Amino acid sequence: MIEYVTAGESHGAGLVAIVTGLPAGLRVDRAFLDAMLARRQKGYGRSERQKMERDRATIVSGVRKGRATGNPITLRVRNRVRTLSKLPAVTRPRPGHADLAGVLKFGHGADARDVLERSSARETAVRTAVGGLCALLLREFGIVVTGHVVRLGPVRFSGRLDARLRDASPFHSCDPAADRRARRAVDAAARAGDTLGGLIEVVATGVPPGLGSNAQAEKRLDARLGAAILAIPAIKGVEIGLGFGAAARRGSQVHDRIRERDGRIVRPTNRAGGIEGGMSNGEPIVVRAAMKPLSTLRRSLESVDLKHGGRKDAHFERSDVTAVPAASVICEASVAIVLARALGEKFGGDSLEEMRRNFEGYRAQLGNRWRP
Ligand code: EPS
Repeated sequence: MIEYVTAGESHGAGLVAIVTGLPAGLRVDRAFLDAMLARRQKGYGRSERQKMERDRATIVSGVRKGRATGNPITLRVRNRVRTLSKLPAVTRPRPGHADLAGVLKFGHGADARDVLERSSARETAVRTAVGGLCALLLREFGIVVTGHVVRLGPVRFSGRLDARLRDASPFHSCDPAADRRARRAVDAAARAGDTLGGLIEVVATGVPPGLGSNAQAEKRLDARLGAAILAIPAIKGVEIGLGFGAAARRGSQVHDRIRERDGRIVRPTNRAGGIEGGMSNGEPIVVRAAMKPLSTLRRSLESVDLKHGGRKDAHFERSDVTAVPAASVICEASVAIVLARALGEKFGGDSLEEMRRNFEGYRAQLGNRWRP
């Protein structure tokens, strides 16, 4: 079972993750992890912090000569900004952030510093590296997970998913014409001291049918993807396939017909987003996430002073105008983690070779019915 835990503060020494359950023999390509981390740092509308950091995944344990050993893998991402011991108390909680609820929960009195240091999306740097490891495992089985931005504030991106276009876009979108409009929207929000949210889509191709399970609530693949996506800071909504769009349609306009062609099962549409009954059905998995505008605003919102009492504007140090492009990489990483875990459950093995044998046995069982 692939599991991980992370630790670290936004302005402390750095972030670490311990990952267990990845099979021995998996090739760990550090350049692949670093490329994902670099992609997470990019995006028009991010704050000065990303210019100060140069995120790299250092492997502390569990990999030898480029291959996973089967031992727990420890990843570390260093912070260049390590000002934690000198940073002031945060006494004016930011509406929408963890500050207020965290102070109340942990008994921090009038200082939200310890809360925000952990709830900051900085933590997602190392989570993305974990997703990179999982994506490497998935690639061994022909599964590719790709995230892109489909909306930023008022601007929709309508291009077809194309990883090369996306990588050239300052918004991780596949619609260069709309990028210009998005730039204007970000500049306008920045001038107003405000922030912007958006929509992200993640597509996973090559996923065999039968990952996840209908048999238990917590095994359902859609539930697990939903939980992982909602565990990303600022993500407020998630849908699979048609998602919320299915509510207003008739059943005949929602469910994907099942056809057979030369012994192969084909689906003329994929409105289910690749999941039926809590299991992958062999079609591409399509997940969408809605991100709220970030809650640290230069134009501070009304709050209170926890130390002296009374109305005060919320705390502000620095903020991104938008982090939707970054969040698309984190969504991609999170989907990779869920799919890798589900793959490990179905084809479980302590080594990559053992997993491969199990996978090939299943391919033989499916015969002609499923081909990626
Ligand atoms: C982030 C680093 C942070 C924020 C952002 C994510 O840097 P700092 O707080 O030093 O400016 O830019 O955090 C948030 C969006 C948030 O709400 O906490 C990063 O590396 O992703």
